[in-house]
Amino acid sequence: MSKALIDAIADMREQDALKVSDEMLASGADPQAVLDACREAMAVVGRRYEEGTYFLPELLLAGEMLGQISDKVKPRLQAQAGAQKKLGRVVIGTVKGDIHDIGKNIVTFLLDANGFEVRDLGVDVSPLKFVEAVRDFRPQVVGLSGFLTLAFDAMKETVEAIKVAGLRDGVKIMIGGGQVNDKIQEYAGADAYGKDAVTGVSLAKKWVGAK
Ligand code: B12
Repeated sequence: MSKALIDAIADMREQDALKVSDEMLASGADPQAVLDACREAMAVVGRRYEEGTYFLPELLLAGEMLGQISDKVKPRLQAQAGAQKKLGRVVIGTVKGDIHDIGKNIVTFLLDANGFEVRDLGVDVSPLKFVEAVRDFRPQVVGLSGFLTLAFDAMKETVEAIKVAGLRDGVKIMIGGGQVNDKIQEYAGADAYGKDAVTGVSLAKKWVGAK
């Protein structure tokens, strides 16, 4: 059924995509498999955009479909994780100049589902806003998301602002998003990069000393 979901999203068949994701969840499919299919579909959409067969409206519709499917998957993931005591606090946001939030939202709800208290600052978040949130919420982990090339500088500025505020030693910083890799992590001065939400959760767990 994953293939049917990938095709429905990639071909912009919104009703089919919602129906197939409902069917997958109803038949007991792993909610993570639904998310994986969404990610594969978004890669296809991205390729079609690059090739010039899709334009902004398709990107928007794809984003909307993924948002709706995420809303269905979230309660399942939470139910799977069960009630548990909070492992730690995470501040997360999409950095200044960037409004892509689908990937960040997946990371946020997986962290949440795995027992973290998460403060999501939203999109286009300035370094100052991150600094204020770190001061106020006292997270052990900060997550910076970005999908545009210009996000790399914003990530670097954010890490620097946290450092200048004297808060860098108290937090671990992870970055992630479409084009982010270990080179960007080094450039930005972050502690790690996560290629996907599952890696983000593993990093956060490692840093708070949880298994
Ligand atoms: C959907 C989309 C949009 C939607 C966003 C909707 C939304 N609410 O997010 C809309 C239409 C708004 C949009 C706008 C634009 N977009 Co756009 N968009 C995409 C698209 C197709 C998919 C991105 C996505 O959401 N993927 C789905 C997620 C789930 O993918 P994922 O990477 O696997 O996510 C995982 C990891 O990234 C990781 N992760 C993410 N964040 C974090 C954070 C941490 C801490 C960790 C650990 C992990 C982590 O975990 C996620 C879950 O497992 C990509 C193409 C692509 N293939 O990526 C282009 C793309 C990112 N967009 C692009 C562009 C150019 C734009 C625009 C500038 C277009 C324009 N001309 O206006 C604007 C930018 C506006 C702005 N200021 O940000 C380019 C960027 C090119 C570049 N090098 O900068 C891309 C690559 C398309 C392309 N090939 O040209 N876009």
